[in-house]
Formats: sequence, C-alpha cells, structure tokens
Amino acid sequence: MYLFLLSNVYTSASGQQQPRLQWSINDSWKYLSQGADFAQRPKADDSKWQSVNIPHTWNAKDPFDDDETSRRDISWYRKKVMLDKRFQGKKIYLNFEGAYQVADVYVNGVFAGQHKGGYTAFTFDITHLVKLGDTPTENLIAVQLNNAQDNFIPPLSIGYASYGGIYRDAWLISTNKLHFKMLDHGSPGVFISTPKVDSSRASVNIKGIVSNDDSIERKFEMLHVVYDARQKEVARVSKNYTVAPGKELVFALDASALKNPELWSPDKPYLYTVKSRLIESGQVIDELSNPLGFRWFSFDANKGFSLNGKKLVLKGTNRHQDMKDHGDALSAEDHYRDLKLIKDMGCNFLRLAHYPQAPEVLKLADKLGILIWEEIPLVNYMNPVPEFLKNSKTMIKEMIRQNYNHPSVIIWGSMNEVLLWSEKAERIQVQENAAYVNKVKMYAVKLDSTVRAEDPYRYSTMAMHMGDDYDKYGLSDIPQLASYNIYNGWYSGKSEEFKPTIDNKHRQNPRQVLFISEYGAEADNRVNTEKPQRFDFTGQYQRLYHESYLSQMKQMPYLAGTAIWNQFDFSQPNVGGVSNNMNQKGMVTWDRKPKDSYYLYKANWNAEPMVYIASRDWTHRAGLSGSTATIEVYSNLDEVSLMVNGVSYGAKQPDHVKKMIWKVKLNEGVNDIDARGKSAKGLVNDHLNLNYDVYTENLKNTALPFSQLAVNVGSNAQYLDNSDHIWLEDRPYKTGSFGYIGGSPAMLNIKTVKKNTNDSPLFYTYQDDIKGYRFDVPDGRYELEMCFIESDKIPANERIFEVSVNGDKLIENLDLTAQYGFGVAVRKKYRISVSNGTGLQVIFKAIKGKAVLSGIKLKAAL
Ligand code: GCB
Repeated sequence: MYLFLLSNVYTSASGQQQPRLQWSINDSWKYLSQGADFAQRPKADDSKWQSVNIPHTWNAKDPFDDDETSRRDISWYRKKVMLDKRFQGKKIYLNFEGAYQVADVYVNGVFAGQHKGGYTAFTFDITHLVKLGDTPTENLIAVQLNNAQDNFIPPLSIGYASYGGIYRDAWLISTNKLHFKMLDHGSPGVFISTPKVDSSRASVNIKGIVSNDDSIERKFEMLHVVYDARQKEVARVSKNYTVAPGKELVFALDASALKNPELWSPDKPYLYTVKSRLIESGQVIDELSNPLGFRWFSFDANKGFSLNGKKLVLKGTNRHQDMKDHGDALSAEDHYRDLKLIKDMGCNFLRLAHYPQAPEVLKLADKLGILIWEEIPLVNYMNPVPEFLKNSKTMIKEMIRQNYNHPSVIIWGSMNEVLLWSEKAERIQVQENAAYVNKVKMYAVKLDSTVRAEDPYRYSTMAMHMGDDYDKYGLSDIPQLASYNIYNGWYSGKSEEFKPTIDNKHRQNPRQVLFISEYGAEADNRVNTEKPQRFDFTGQYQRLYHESYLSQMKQMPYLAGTAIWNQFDFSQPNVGGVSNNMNQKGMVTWDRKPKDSYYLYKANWNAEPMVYIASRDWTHRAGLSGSTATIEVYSNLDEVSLMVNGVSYGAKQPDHVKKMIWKVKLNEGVNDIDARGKSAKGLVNDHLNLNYDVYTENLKNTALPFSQLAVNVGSNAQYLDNSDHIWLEDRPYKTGSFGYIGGSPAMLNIKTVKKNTNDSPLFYTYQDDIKGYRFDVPDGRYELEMCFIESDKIPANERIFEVSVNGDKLIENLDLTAQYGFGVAVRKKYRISVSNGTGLQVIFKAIKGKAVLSGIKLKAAL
C-alpha cells in the first residue's frame, strides 16, 4: 500500500517530483504497555507487542477511579517505514500532531528529539538518521512516551483525564533542501495576517522563514498567491531572494490589496487560500497552502464584541476532546461530528478548554464558522519555578504559531483558575500565600506578554474563578479580556445570582472587558424529577439552570460573550456525583447523545424551525394515580399545540426562553405525545412514546394489588435502573401509604467515588439520621432490600447502627466503614412475613453517630 501510494503521489504525470510530500504513518504500529530497555534499537524484538493504529491511547477504557486504575507511566511505540533513494538530496521530517505527554523519539536507534507537552504538535528533522536504499529500505521509528505527572509541565492538576498515547495523526514530510522553515515550534513556517480590513479593501501580510539546508547558495523566487473560494486568483506578491548555504531568510511581504473582499463570519465563513511557493529555475520546489479569512473584530468594556463592524454576541460553549471508549484518540470524523453538534446548537463561539486541540478542529472551525478561544493547559495552580515557566512559554509559542493562520481564532488563553490551589495542590487561602500569589502574578504577566508578543492581532485572556482575589492581587488586569467561570446555582447559591454578580464586577471595573468562560450544571439521564433542585443531577434542573442564565445574559449588553461548561460530558478522575469519574455538565453525553439542554439552546440560538419535547430520556416514569404529569416543549415557532393520546391540550406560545409547559393526564402503559406547529417552511413536529406506571397512595388498594415499590431514598428524583425499574422519589411517611420517618435528605460528597455498583445514582443520595421506613402493605410475604453506603469519610467506630423490621433485629452493629470501607455500595435482602395488619415497619437505631439509608425496595414474594 505504502509503495503504491508513494510511487503515485511522489512522481507527477510529467515525471516531475512533487515540491513537498506529506504522508501519514498512522497504521501498523507496535505498542508495548511498559518501559523497556533498548526498545529503540532496530533489532529489539517487538513481535509480541500489540498491533495498533494511530490515533491511539492506552487509557481509553480506564475507569480513573484512583491512581491504580489509570495508568500514568511509560509506554513504547514502534513503526517501520520504507524509504528509498528517491528521497536522496531531500529533507525528511517526522511530525506528530499530539502525543501525551513527554515523547522521546528515535530513528534507527538514534535519538531524534524530545517533546514535552501533550497537546501541541512537534516536528523533528530526521534526514541524517534515515537509510535510503536502491530498493525500499526499512527504517525504524521508536517513541518512548510517558504520561506520568510531571511537575514542570502543565497541566499539573487538572480535573480531566491524562490519556497517554500518540493520539493524533503522525506524518512524514519530505521537502527540498530549500524550504519554508519546518522547525519553528511545529508551525507551517508561513504566517498570514490581515492588518487592515474593511468591506472595501483588505491587506494581506505574509511573513516567515525560509531555510537553506543546502551546502550551496540558492537563488529563488518566492511567490504567494491568494485564491478565492472558487480557486480564482485575487492577489499575489513575489520577490527574488538569495540565501547562503546553511542560512535562514526572514521575510515579510504585503500582497496587493484586495478590493471588496468577501468577509469571513460565523454566518458566512468565506475562506480564501494562500498558496506560498518557492520557485527555482522555473520549478516549484516548495509549496504550502494556508487558509485566509478577512474579518476584523474588537472587544469593548461597555459594548461587548463586534465583528466586521457589527455587534455580535458570542454564544459559545467549551469542548473537552475525550469520548467514551476512545479517550482522547479521536478521528477526523469524530471531530467533525463534534463541531457540527456545536454549530447546529446555534453556537458561534467555542473555547477549546483546557488545551490546544487537533489541527482538524481548527480547520473545521474556519469552515463551519465558529470563533475560537484556544488556551494552554495551565489549570488550577502552577509550579512557580523557571522550568515550569519555560515549558509554559514554549506551549504558548507552539499553540500560537501552529494555529496563527486560522481566521476562526480570536482569543488566546494563558491560564485557568490559577488561584484555586496553592503550589502544594491544596485549596488556597490567598491571603496566607502572598509569596506564592506574587510569583503567580509575575508569571501571569510573563505568559500574557508572550501571547501578546506572538500575536498582536488577537486578544489575550485568562479564565478566573469567582471572588475578589484576582482583582485584589491585580491578576484580572493582566490580560486584555477578564474571563470568569461562574457556578452560582450549581456549586453554591442560586442561578439568579449570575447577573447581579457580574453586574457588580462591571461596576467595580468599568474598563474591563468581561467574558463568561464557564457556567454549567450536571445532568444524568437516569435521574428525573418533577421537582428539580440544585445538585440533583437531573436534566430538569440542568435545564432550569441554563434557562435562568440564558434569560439573564440577554440583559447584560456589556458582556462580550458566554461559553457553556461543557458541550460534552467528560472523564474527570476521582469525582463521584451520580456517575463515577465523570463530569456531566455536558449538553451532550460522553457518547455524544444530545441532552435536553442542547435543544433549549438550539431553540434559542438556531433559527432553523424546531419543536422538541423535553425530558426526553425520561421515557419510563411513575406517578401517583390521579396526578398530572408535566410536559415541557422547546420551540422557536410562534405557537405549538400538544396532543396526548389523541386528546388536544391546546396551543401555547413559547416564553422568553422558548419554553411551553403543559400539565397532562397520562395513562398506565404507553402514552403518545405529539407537539406541533407551523413554520414558514411547513409543519414541524416532535413525537414521543412515554411509558407510565401508576401507583396508589393506599398500598392496600385491592384494585391495584401491591407488587413492588422501590424508593431512591433521600432523593427528589426518580432513578431508572439498568433493568428498567423505577426507584421513586422519596417522601415522608403518610398513614396507609409509605415513606421515611425522621432524618433529612442528603447527598454524598462529590468526591466520593462509589465502588461495587452499577447503580451509582441510587447511592448518591441518602436519608441522614433516619429513624424508620414504613410500607403499609397488606399481610403477606415480602422481600425487602436495603441499600447503604458510607456517606462521607466517617472513620470506623464513629457510625454504628442497627436495623429491625416489625420487631425483629435484622442487622446488628452495622459499621459501614469498618465492615466495607468508604464509598462501598452495600445491598442487603430479607424475606419477611407481614401479619396482623401491621404493615412493614423498619426501625433504625443509632448506637453511635447517625443511621443512614440510600435505597429501599419492597417486593411481594411467594
Ligand atoms: C471549573 C474548571 C473546569 C471544571 C469545572 C467544573 O471552573 O475550569 O476545569 O471542570 O469548573 O465542572 O467544576
């Protein structure tokens, strides 16, 4: 395959060589999941190594429970490539788009170079290391990769997974000895800017470096041609140069000005192309193609953002690049699907948090029309020593030089929430860490200056968490844009505090441009409720939170823009919540299924006519007989009408966040829900089949004999387990019915990762200090199941309780920590007879500390 490709590509029809050849080397690598001595040597035996293709990561399936289950260590990759004498006299380079995180690269057993940092590309010159025979000759590329935490390389602490591997494309590139510079921080070697643009004229500046790696002087013409989207030439510039052997030539040229340029914008992402050529004796000896977009933009502290002279509210989101079963090793198709999901939701802006992403992502942003903020992975805290600063600066240079030519990019970020933790990776008390904070400030100035020096045409920023510390210590004044991550209504407080909090910042710092770089709430489609509450992880609460932020941001005209945290659920090691090791603030699940909130934004931000019935994943619900159920619909139409089982519930108009609410009567079994309205293009509708279980208050109701009741104890939400059984929301006991007695609903600390269970949502909430649980069931035989978990890090001997049922002590001296350990899910089942009309009464008696219960299920048994 390789030979076939090469002979076809390398030699053109006229028999002339291509000016520059680039081919991927993604397939047929050998992989070893450990360190090995001399694995770089061609003779080392890799026959027993695993065969893999790139993109690849060794952490794709890791559960990230703790350090033992996520492998952060050394691995080896080896790949044989065939080269022949057609490359004689050429330069040969090896380019990796991304390998996490320290790569030592060898060619034919000889060290070719090292790269630090997992999110930027790097290129090594391997010309002197390759063997070129008369016939195709084997050359061995060996890469030792280490993804262990390194105290000198950002990120230090992260809150997202560190996927080791060569997880982006790898390439070989062959050029003439005279070529656009290949070894400038992984950049293309040509940098295009548009210093002056308006709708009548545009200037194009092209700068860069040409390297002469030859032993003789070279004379050549440099030509840059600008083509429009139809490949028609619209501008050019050329110049003749001479460059001495072994020397470099720095150039900066202005192409002829363009009249009436087509402008680039999210609505119309019109792309030109710049072809840069080196020509010698009439022959093109090097050629590069780069994107070009004409747009101008500015940020203003009072008016927000404007693009091409018009105000544009930046409606954005953030993207983590990992995905279920793939880790960070995504294909071009995966990137396309992701960016399309973002565009279709109506976004015109994307923050690539917290690290530079694949070249493909930037290309797609140019093409689809998504404005970009890209940043380096300096997250939560820093190691304030020169080596860390040096590595961070290099990352900034790599990020900016590699992506400089993308018209979509408007902002470069240098750090995120850097005052969150101290240098010892502990939550910081800023006042008590003055020396550290002052160093951080000094480093922040240096990194921000690096950004500005590298690229005077874009804006610099830093994402900060809420509070006054960044203002007090002067950090918020360092970058050109002050960006804030705000979680009122999730981690604390209420969503309604968003506008007052940011209004206050605006009043205090009237000259600062304010941007919201993160806001979000988590949702897991297995928990649903009619009564959403903060931190319940229901889609219903996530929607309420975002509805509130959406309506507030519409009234903040000074705000430059906002970015949702996050477009996609992502892996977050060592956190609990309802799902272990996940951050579920996504608009879309980890396996890329849009959640309800996605459609909330779509209705508000995308004009394409749509109707969407929300709580869509809650397709199996339960409700008390006689109660009504809530159906919510998002739509951007003028009016939508709802039918349930053929009965009309009338038409409604969407409110200020494009929502309508109906209270409807559902039948036991399948219900047919239909919402529809008219758009200029015709009828638009959405349809949902919803399964409904009816239960009665009176558990002795003979019309509906008791068969089973399960309760998600301590929770306001119903939990649908893997076998499609509903665990009802909890409630206080009522005579004749069921419920808890005493105590108060509580939830596990977010850090508690639950072990031994697939029912993680069930164990997330519990009733603290519970005294009893009652089911007023008729006499008979039952199976009772109780679920427990040590709710927090309560040591052994501090919480001991006993459980009796109808007078029989079933559990004595239950000490969850001592007997099972922290965070371990415990389920206990009992067969019990109920007689004399007493119903079933569970009594919890605390011997030490408080009794707890996470779930309870009662089943009629034989
Ligand atoms: C933040 C961080 C981000 C976290 C997010 C969260 O402020 O910048 O890395 O993932 O909060 O969900 O807590």
